[in-house]
Amino acid sequence: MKLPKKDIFISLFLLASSSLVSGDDYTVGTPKPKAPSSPQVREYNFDVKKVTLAPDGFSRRLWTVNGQFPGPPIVTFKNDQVKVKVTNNLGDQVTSIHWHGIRQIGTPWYDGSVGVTGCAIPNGKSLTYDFKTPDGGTYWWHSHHMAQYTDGLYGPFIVHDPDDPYLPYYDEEFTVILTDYHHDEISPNLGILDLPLGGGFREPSPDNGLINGRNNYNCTKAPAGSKCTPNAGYAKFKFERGKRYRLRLINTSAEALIFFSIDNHVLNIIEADGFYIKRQEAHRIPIHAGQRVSVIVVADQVADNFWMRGEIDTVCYFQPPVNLDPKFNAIVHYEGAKENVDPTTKPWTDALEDCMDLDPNTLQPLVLEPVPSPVGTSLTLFNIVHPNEKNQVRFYINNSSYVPDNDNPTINKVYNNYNLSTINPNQNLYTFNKPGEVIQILIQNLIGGEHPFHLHGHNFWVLGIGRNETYKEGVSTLNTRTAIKRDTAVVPSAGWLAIRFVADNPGAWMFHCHIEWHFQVGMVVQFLELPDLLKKLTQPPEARSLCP
Ligand SMILES: *[C@@H]1O[C@H](CO)[C@@H](O)[C@H](O)[C@H]1NC(C)=O
Ligand SMILES: *[C@@H]1O[C@H](CO)[C@@H](O)[C@H](O)[C@H]1NC(C)=O
Ligand SMILES: *[C@@H]1O[C@H](CO)[C@@H](O)[C@H](O)[C@H]1NC(C)=O
Ligand SMILES: *[C@@H]1O[C@H](CO)[C@@H](O)[C@H](O)[C@H]1NC(C)=O
Ligand SMILES: *[C@@H]1O[C@H](CO)[C@@H](O)[C@H](O)[C@H]1NC(C)=O
Ligand SMILES: *[C@@H]1O[C@H](CO)[C@@H](O)[C@H](O)[C@H]1NC(C)=O
Ligand SMILES: [Cu+2]
Repeated sequence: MKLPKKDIFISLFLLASSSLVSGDDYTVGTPKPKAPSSPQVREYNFDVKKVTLAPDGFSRRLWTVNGQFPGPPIVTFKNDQVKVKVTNNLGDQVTSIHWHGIRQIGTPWYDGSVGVTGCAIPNGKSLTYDFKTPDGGTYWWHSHHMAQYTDGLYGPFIVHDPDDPYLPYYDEEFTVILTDYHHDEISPNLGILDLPLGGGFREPSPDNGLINGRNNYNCTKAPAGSKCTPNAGYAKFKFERGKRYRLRLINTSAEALIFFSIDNHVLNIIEADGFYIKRQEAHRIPIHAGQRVSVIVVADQVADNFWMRGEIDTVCYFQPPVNLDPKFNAIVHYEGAKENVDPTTKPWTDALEDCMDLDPNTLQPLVLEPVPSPVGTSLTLFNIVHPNEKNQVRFYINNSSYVPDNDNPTINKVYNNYNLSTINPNQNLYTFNKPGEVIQILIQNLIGGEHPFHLHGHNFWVLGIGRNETYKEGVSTLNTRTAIKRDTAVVPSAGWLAIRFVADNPGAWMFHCHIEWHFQVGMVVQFLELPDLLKKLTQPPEARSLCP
């Protein structure tokens, strides 16, 4: 198949998608779009509704935007404005969309974190999220209510950067969404997390892994009475020999750490969560829930079919998933290679450390940004899990398990002059009052298991991690010279993670584990940043009126 003419392609691309499925079921690369001469307003309509689909052959109800799974991409340029009218047609649940990695400078109420920056959208109601995209990079959007994103409510969010230093080094790009996938509807059944202990923490167990919403499933494993068609098919990426492709990898998992690779091809890592890093080669890379990584792949092989592989690292689960084939695939098909045959290529065998993301100590920033100092406020947060008085498993940060106050979000409390010193301790609220102050956060994990922590409203310098050790002031080393920035970073098992950011974005920002089940049972704190400046911003009535 020949690529359509470039100019047609670009306009299609801006309207629709960042990876297009061509008529013969291949996804072809998207050329680099031309930057507009001035910032644009990009408008989208998101109709949130349930539809029955069978992405891997197993038929289930998915929670979608506009009936699509994965959801439609949002594509903008740096400094554009985005207006997304989200209408809730779920029928039986409220909803809210979070724009993961978008800092929401001056628009904290559009962050979508229910109970912190606003209330959820009731059934039949709409909210138009209206915000700017000042940072280039690879992001995603997802529901931030209940576990709705594990039922399908997510999609890519690409912010093109005309100043991207890597632009000369690739020709076209693909978005590659990697995820664990469940056959049961999770959102209506979250009660399992509240069952009294006995047999451990009941994390929903995934049934499959998907690449761009596709993979095969062995239907003999499907429960009796379900509708399942075998050989649903793989996502297929069409490569042209000699071209250089940027793959924007997005991990939308509920829980799984995924290892990613393409047989016979080298991955050149260039971006982590919107931050440019010095090109680093790898064969297999780990990506944790919520994280994004861009790699450049050169189509330097002879025309053939190659496996693109995702693998769920099952070691990382509290309870290893039952019945899961952790390996899932897509196909890289070179133009001119045999059609409709499965590749016979062999996987890379490089060993990777279980359950950890890309090592922040080996990634280097492309452009050194001085890590701010001196530290004004330093918080140490201890992370632990134990049963509560009802014998339900809960995660605690400094002995307090977060419970959302959905109908009276923190931002509204600020606008209503609520006396914050009387706030319920279960809000896990920490306040930063000084504009420009450098904040350092140390999370000490007192338990086994890794946790990918995501901060809203910021990206942060990753100063270091310690595996299976207690942080010791003056002994443990922090990288305050060449630290990279991300918005999601992993706290190692029984170890620590240290990060830094500047209090410069008035709002209330969640800082939480992105493993959905841990989030649901309390592994969340919130940072109230510069409340005096927040009060000077005008909360739009439309956002405010969603609250009862
Ligand atoms: C499908 O699963 C069944 C039952 O677990 C197994 O016997 C069979 O070999 C599997 N088929 C394939 C193609 O993997
Ligand atoms: C995605 O994140 C999950 C949870 O952190 C992880 O288990 C999985 O391996 C990640 N996927 C990739 C491709 O790294
Ligand atoms: C959390 O608890 C630890 C241990 O008691 C304490 O050192 C630390 O200051 C607490 N953190 C905060 C933010 O209160
Ligand atoms: C949490 O509470 C327990 C029991 O009250 C206490 O022993 C422990 O030191 C506390 N931990 C932190 C981090 O505050
Ligand atoms: C806020 O609550 C604290 C603790 O109850 C109290 O000491 C303080 O006077 C209250 N502040 C205001 C402005 O009411
Ligand atoms: C952590 O360290 C302890 C003692 O230093 C050791 O017994 C344990 O095996 C280590 N765990 C891991 C996962 O490395
Ligand atoms: Cu966690």
